[in-house]
Amino acid sequence: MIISDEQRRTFEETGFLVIKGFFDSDEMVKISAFLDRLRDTEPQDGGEAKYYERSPISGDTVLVRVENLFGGMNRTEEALLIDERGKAVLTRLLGESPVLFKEKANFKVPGCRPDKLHQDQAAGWNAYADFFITMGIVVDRNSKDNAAISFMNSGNYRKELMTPEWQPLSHDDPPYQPEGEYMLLEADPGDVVFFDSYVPHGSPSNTSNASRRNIFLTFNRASDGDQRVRYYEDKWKSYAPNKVDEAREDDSYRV
Ligand SMILES: O=C(O)CCC(=O)C(=O)O
Ligand SMILES: [Fe+2]
Repeated sequence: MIISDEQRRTFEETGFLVIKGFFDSDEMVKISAFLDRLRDTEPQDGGEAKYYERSPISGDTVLVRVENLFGGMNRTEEALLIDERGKAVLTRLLGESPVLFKEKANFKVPGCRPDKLHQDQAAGWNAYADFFITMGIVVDRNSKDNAAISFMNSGNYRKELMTPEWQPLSHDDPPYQPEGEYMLLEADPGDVVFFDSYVPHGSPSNTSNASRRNIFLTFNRASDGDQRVRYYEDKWKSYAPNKVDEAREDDSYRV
């Protein structure tokens, strides 16, 4: 799939580009089943990295995120999610070949805390490269009720960190201010949003009864090298996965 000049301009101007129906319903059945399997299987050392938190709403321990999905594991799903279409779009937007940096599924189950307004680059990514594009794949319908993500759509941000690392841009929940500069991205399973690592975005807590699962695949330019293994090694030193009994309770910024 090659995107049009207009789509590319939209990405350049706003920092993101939504493509409806990128994956068809047969593909989404497989992708949804993949996330169910990730949820239900015991993590192995060096395998998928599961993160749990204590819900600020119910007090229950909930699975919020699974990372390190690929890199030798889940090859069928990797090939399904990262195919020639996706690579062609990423190549066009990055200006060169994409290399996978990190990959995760956010479960955002009922009761999940807010993801405060932020730039992804602020999550310590400067140590690896200064520009990334994430392919966000909508697995469950994202709507206002189940904490759909708001994106700045005015282009009124800088392609550099606007806060110190790990600091959110705001502690408020949506609608973010100024209201006219943000859009709520309500989307259907199979829709994809490509967004750069500086565009401000965030979501409130999920106060509905419906999970809102999305997959986020983040890529850097090939000229910035293959940073993926180092990223996960570094991360697990400071933030070990698979600790059901040590579910985080604070809402500090970790992604
Ligand atoms: O799932 C969400 O609501 C936002 C997640 C996000 O922006 C992130 O993990 O960086
Ligand atoms: Fe983010």
